[in-house]
Amino acid sequence: MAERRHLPKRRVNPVLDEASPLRDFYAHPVGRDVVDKLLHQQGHSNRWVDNRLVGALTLRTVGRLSRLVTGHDLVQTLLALVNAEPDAPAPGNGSPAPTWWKQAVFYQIFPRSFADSNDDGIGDLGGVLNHLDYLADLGVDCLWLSPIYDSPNEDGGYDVRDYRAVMAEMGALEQVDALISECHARGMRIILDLVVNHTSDQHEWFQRALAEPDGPYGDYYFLFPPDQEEPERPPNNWRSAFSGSAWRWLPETQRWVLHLFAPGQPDLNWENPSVRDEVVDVCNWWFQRGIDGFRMDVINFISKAPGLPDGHDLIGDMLEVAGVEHYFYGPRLHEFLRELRERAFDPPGVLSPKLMVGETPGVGVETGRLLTGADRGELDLIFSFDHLESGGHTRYDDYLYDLELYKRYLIDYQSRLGGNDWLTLFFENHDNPRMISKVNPHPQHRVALGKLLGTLLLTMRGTPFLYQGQELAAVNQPFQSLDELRDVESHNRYRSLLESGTPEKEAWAQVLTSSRDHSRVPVRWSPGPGGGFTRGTPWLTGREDPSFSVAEQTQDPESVLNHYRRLLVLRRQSPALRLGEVEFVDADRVGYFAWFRTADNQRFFVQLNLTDKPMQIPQIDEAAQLMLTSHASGPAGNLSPYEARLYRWPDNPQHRGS
Ligand code: TEU
Ligand code: CA
Repeated sequence: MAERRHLPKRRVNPVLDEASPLRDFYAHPVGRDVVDKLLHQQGHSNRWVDNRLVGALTLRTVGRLSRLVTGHDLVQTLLALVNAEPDAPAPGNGSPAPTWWKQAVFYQIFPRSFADSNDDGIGDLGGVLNHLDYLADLGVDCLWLSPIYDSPNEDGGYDVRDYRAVMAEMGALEQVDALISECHARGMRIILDLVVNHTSDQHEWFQRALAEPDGPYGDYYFLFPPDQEEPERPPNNWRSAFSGSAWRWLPETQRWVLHLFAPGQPDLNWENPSVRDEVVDVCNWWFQRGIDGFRMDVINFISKAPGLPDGHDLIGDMLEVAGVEHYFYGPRLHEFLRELRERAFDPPGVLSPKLMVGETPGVGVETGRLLTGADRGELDLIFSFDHLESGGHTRYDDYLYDLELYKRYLIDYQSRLGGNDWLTLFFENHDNPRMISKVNPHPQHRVALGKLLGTLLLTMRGTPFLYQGQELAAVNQPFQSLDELRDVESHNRYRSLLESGTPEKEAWAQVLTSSRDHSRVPVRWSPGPGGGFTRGTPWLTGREDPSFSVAEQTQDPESVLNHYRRLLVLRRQSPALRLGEVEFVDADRVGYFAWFRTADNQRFFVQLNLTDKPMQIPQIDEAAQLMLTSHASGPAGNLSPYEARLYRWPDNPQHRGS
């Protein structure tokens, strides 16, 4: 029987004030993450603050300097954030427990673009069922389906109209039941996407709130009456992630309603216990159907600061979402997550707790540890996005992603985890462009890069999350104009940029480089028009992509797909690759990324050339067995551009790689 989780003993952080030295602020888990994010946004490393001289500056002095440089003083805002978090992550002793989701490889499916089984041009549950053997043969362990619930589809299904019904275009509830049992029959698991920071404005709860704003459902959302003096001014300066104000005026009820995303996605008010009851019921309804857990959409946004105060201008300008400091890590977040875990995911007496993987934009390493520590009774895993853009860049910048920065980020991340911690490993999802195109769009490097990125994710310590098409070395699309795009974020951003005077060429460049549609064009199952995705007209058109369909890559022993297959087989066979300790080698050598993975008497050694140039490497111990390389006939002493090698080390430990 799972023992009832005890609230962790409070590891009190000191309360900070303006007289506190910067080093105490940086020693605080929230302070560390916030400073690292702001530095990362500006393209600076943390050595700016992590030194004796700067560390000794009081926060008052830092505030004055900040006002000098930026005209703003962030200190009071940041002090409020850190002083709201009394806990510090527990170091935890020993190795993390070998739970299934630490060892599994996850595969995210965006069903709309996976496979169409009824020729309406829209991917559906039938399409997933028809390709379940492909996924089982690939060797992934758990599927994550992006939303399949009834939805008007303003935001790719992330605007739910009925949590207990399946979107008509996706198919029927019976097919979900079939998918769950077919996954389990193959020894696989399946998790769904829980979107409960907001609903669709067509959800019954919102419709009832509209009908009776002062009734019980009015308090399910953030409905605010207009200001008496300035009725046209929204309740605060918060901005939506999809451009524009985060407030929508509802003339029929004379209320403002908060929407951190699209206007049709009103935020749920989690302060209301009835909302929390509803979410528990939704989770349990799906758990009774047999799913193994949820990926929880922007779950860190569910606790908003009381009174929803204005956001700081500087943060708003830097992060484009004014107000984010008041909801990305709110005052009751831990409490809400613990309650949800206790009541739905891991209630007393349950034998196999359901997985809680939170999507947590803005959460960093330390706040991530406070949300997922095994001693915390909250989430199991999070998706932090700090690594998805190189320092000083956002998704909207057209730049080349620097794998060396990712290497340093990952080495630092791994070094800060203790026995209570674990991490996810991912590069792609339905919200981001394809990683190969971000690193190096030149076609001659596509296959090597595809194999290198797969080797990195599948041999590094952590839980890998693959995204559909990644195993095929999918790349960005040469969209020619906005009318080829379907994503609400792209359309809103383009319009908002033009309205703010951005020239069309620059607006289009930002949308082309960032559009989520790059990752949402249909999977290519076979060569030729339509790529075997549909016999109808696809809802979103991807271009021809000769030799990169599943059928063609299955036939090619040196394809990226077969490299993924070999990696997955090896990983499944090897405790050292699933749970083993990681030990980095020659970390200071720029462009070279190498590590050991060790568990019991198993030892593997991975070498990556992160650059597009050949790389001289020291002769490797002849006792090491080359298990996998991305280049069939690479010269022994050098690594080819973007080459990845995996060695099995002899079991006696005196051998060392270099
Ligand atoms: O995305 C939340 C999130 O991280 C957004 O900031 C995301 O980066 C998006 O691109 C906005 O710029 C989750 C889902 O993954 C996303 O598909 C949804 O659109 C969003 O929440 C709202 O549900
Ligand atoms: Ca269909």
